[in-house]
Amino acid sequence: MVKSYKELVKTETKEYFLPGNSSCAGCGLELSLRWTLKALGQRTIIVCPASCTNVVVGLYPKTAMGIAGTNMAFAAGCAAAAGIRTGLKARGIDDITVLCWSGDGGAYDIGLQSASGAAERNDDILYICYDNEAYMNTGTQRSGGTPFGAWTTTTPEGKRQHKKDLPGIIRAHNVPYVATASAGYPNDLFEKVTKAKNMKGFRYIHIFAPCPPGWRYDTNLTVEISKDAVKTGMWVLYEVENGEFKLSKESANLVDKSKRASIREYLKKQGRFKRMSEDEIEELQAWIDHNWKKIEKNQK
Ligand SMILES: Cc1ncc(C[n+]2csc(CCOP(=O)(O)OP(=O)(O)O)c2C)c(N)n1
Ligand code: SF4
Ligand SMILES: [Mg+2]
Repeated sequence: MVKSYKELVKTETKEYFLPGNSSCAGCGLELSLRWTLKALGQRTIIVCPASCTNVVVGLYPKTAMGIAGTNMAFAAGCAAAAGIRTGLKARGIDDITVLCWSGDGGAYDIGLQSASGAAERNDDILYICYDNEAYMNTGTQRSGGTPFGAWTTTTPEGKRQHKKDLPGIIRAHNVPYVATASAGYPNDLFEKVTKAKNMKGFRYIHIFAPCPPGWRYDTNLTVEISKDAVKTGMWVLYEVENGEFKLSKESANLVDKSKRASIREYLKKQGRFKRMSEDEIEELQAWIDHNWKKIEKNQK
């Protein structure tokens, strides 16, 4: 039974991603990392490929990271995490979660080969991609996770390609656990991270994590936009546990297209979609509907 957000706030009072970090107001990465670490607890080692995370946690001795960890070169994230796990094992230590925490640029693009290697070997690590749909730390360049039609500095007229199905790619490695989550549903995220913590082998969680400056929206809208993405069916919450696919509560009733909210509501709140034409909006809608057809088949 997933606890409500109100219940969790009362019980999970310990902070591991500390206040005073330098993330922007309304940062989805900040919210996601905070709840992830609450679920994982102190006995966690975090490996962070180059991203906003390296910057917002700050430098020792003033770091906002309340657990042990290291920054890492983009391409080596999962390889480094797997190496740390092997070192711990050699010393007989088995009660520490090794977490590789990557942005979408790191996960979709530059770190994909080391993630694929670790997944194929079923290395005993937790891999999380927080997806703000562009390379934000360097000023919003497009990544494989940027959606069709979105403005970035390298797609000034809107991206021409659709978002890559990264959770699907990781799933194809037949790993024990793949899940999607969202900064807008911290209780669902907390539950999934807790479940992954208690499993062995390669576990993957993909978190939808909005970014106000990069997506061009007001900082108070992060949770609303996260929820809109789920309600429109643009972002689907699900788990694949030992090969078994299951839609999560918030997405479970959206297989019927008439239950999904209009994509226009989601798009119009964000400046990055301002340039989209009617034809482009329809193309994006068709892509969403096509994804849901695949989900319907998955469930059968
Ligand atoms: C090989 C390499 N290329 C480029 C950079 C510069 N760089 C540092 S962080 C970053 C953006 C990372 O994007 P993402 O993984 O999506 O994380 P975000 O910044 O969005 O949190 C880039 C391009 C780098 N550190 N190493
Ligand atoms: S640029 Fe975006 S992801 Fe980076 S700290 Fe600011 S809000 Fe967070
Ligand atoms: Mg990013």
